[in-house]
Amino acid sequence: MRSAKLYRYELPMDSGVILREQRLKHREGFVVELLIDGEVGRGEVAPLPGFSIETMDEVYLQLTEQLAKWQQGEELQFDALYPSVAFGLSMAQCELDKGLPLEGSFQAAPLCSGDPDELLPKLNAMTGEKVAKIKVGLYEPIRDGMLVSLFLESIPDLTLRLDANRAWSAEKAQQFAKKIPPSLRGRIAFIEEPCQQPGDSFSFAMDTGIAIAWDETLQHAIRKDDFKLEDFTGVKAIIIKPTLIGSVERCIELIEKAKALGIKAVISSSIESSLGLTQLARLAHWQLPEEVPGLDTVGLFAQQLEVAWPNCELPMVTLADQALIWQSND
Ligand code: OSB
Ligand code: MG
Repeated sequence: MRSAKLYRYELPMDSGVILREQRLKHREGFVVELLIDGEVGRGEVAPLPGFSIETMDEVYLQLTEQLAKWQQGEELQFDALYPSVAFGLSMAQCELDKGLPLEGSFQAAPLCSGDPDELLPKLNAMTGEKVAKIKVGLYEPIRDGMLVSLFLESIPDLTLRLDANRAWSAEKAQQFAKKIPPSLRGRIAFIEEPCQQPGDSFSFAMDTGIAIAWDETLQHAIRKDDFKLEDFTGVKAIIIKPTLIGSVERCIELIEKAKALGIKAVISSSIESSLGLTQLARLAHWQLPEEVPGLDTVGLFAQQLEVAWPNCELPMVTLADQALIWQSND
């Protein structure tokens, strides 16, 4: 006997979270529950404002339609659904089928977007590979370059991932690179999307020897029917944000393809609640056990939802505290 539930959550964020130049005060999204004979599978569907194309209203309509069909006995088909819906529903299905192992990669690359002094204690606490992520492009490129060099010089076993979110012109990217001595450039694992134009990012990598990764470029490309990862080679890594990409199956296909092409794949967050983020950590450990995922975003929230992120001290709210907005009538 199948039944389904749909919750809508709203969680307060930490006060300083800025997304595409807008303060994000609350994060909202849906959690689906698929139930069969006492077994439950959950998934989070949380389109990210400014990044996802689909709205909460559109998601609601598609989700309730899919859940009703599933409850009637139809199997879910993810390909034609919005990426966030495909991701959440497929995750719920995967959990229900016991397809998602429990073990997770919870050691995320600590994220530093402002004050470098905050990063040092986190790095000192890390065991194993020391890798951190710094957002660049928010200040002057010369200042960013000096900061990155300072980190690499003062912590000899540190590897950095950088993310410029397409902030720079080709010239500004060049100013940044000039401040990084060539001997340190190899310890920049990659910089995500240095330039406004993907072509300029590509030239930047060739000219400077600093590896790049596609994030936004992948998100845009994957919306096209004729998308082939083969057309996006020449980068060190691709950033896979499942909420913006699609179903678990689609993400796994992409990971396999990346492996075959010699491109690193990094599972990364679209600021899901601790419920969705924990599932992403499990997906990352299952599919990419050697790779540190980009999941250090639970701290952007002021609360966790239902499932605890390991060692996170934020207060917890439960799904039962959220609005149950739809359920199948059986
Ligand atoms: O800038 O890559 C981004 C999260 C949501 C939207 C955009 C971004 C992010 C992250 C996630 O940076 C964390 C990570 O990739 O390490
Ligand atoms: Mg990015």
